[in-house]
Amino acid sequence: KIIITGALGQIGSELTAKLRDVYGAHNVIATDIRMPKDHPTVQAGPFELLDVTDAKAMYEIAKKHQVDTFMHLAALLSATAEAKPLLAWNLNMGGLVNALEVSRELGCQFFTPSSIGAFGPSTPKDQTPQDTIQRPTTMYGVNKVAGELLCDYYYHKFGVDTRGVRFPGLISYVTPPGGGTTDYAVEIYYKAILDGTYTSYIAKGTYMDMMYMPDALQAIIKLMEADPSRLKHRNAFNVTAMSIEPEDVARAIQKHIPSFTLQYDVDPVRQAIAESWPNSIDPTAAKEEWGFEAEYDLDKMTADMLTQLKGKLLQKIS
Ligand code: VAH
Repeated sequence: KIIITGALGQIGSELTAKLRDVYGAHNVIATDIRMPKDHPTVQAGPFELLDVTDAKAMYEIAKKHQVDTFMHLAALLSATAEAKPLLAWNLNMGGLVNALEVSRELGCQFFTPSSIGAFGPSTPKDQTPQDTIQRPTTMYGVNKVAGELLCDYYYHKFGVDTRGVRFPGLISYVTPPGGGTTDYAVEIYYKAILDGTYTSYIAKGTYMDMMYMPDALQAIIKLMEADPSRLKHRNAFNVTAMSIEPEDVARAIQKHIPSFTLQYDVDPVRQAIAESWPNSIDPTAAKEEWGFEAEYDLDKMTADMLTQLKGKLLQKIS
């Protein structure tokens, strides 16, 4: 039995659907801080209201459903965290320690994602190594580094089987992300279909790692099912599919929508966050220790995003 927090979020909503496909809907308990009756995640299987800062409620729900796997996705992303740093600390770290404590008490295998946001300006920016300096300058990055160390601690101190990856920016068409820095690379596809043009808040030439959501979900399952004896690292594997800048996405879109145009209105806050992160990270450890591989490159992702979004968005308009 698997419990997922943040099950209505960008990763959580698709991870819930995928795990219900793979392991059976009744084996996947979705939780989030709200419970919209008409939401597919609420309708397609067990769902519980849960505020991850409420340790007692979290334990009771996990105990009631006798979960043996804990997937902790509830968190505030980088831009939101930068706007509300204390809320971010309380939710991101409070929620994580509660989830680790429940996993320790119930003997659950544990997953939570870190991020390329766990690196800072003093980290080598190109092909960032798996093990390197991590002095992030954002509250989100502080949360992610502390989270990586806390997950290591629960493994070494209490034997909790904690695992995780450092995700790059994730691109998806199911649930629009909220409050990230990499979300320009999601919005651009929506706007390409709806308006034929997009104004990016991230500057031309700003490289960041990205990955298509299907590859992210596959990576989570592959890591969780990996033979633990092969894992030299536990919970912060660098994973990525591509290192791109806004012009790269525009060119890929123009192969399908030749008239698409991209212009810029840079947001200094999110631009500063983006510039503190790597240009590209090195996923060798994930490939060697549990066979990570990405199926989607920029062109393959763009073709699928536009096809899926045309169906989703133009249906609404028509
Ligand atoms: C964010 N999408 O932008 C998240 C992610 C690497 C980026 O952590 O905050």
